Amino acid sequence: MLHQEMANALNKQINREMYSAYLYLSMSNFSDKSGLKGFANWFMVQYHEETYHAMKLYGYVQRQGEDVVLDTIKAPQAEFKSALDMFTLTLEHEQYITTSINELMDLAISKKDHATQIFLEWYITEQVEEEENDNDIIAQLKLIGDNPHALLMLDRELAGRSTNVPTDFTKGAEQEE
Ligand code: OFO
Repeated sequence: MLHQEMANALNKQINREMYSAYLYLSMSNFSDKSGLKGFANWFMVQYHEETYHAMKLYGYVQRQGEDVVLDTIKAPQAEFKSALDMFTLTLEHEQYITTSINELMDLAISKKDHATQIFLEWYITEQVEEEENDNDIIAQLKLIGDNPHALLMLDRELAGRSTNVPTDFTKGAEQEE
């Protein structure tokens, strides 16, 4: 059982995570058409991770016997100035998500909702990792500057990113990685 305010806030977070997925899918598409296939892979992996974040919330709201409410997903930006521009926007977006997860935790604490506090701990840890990944790539892109050879070397490295998050939710939305 969830407090209605908590259920509403978790439903809003489902939408934010789906928007995150949509934003990174857009960045993957832009990278692909810019000839940066490794960056396209990195953002496609991120798309899957964000879909999983949304589906974990979806499963949790359902298991708590509350209604999942799916809202309109806003269209993401389609054009970007550079790889550094994409990762700068990614970091800014992740900082916004971190704030929203912290607000969900504050609400769960104020409602004495212990189950939701435990559930949200996974997201709090995940956000530290996400911001760290973005900061690392931004630092590399700043070193690369206008050097296309170095950019292609990073592109090759990002081509190796993979994920083990579930992409098949037929056995339930809240599976473990
Ligand atoms: Fe990128 O962590 Fe979810 O949104």
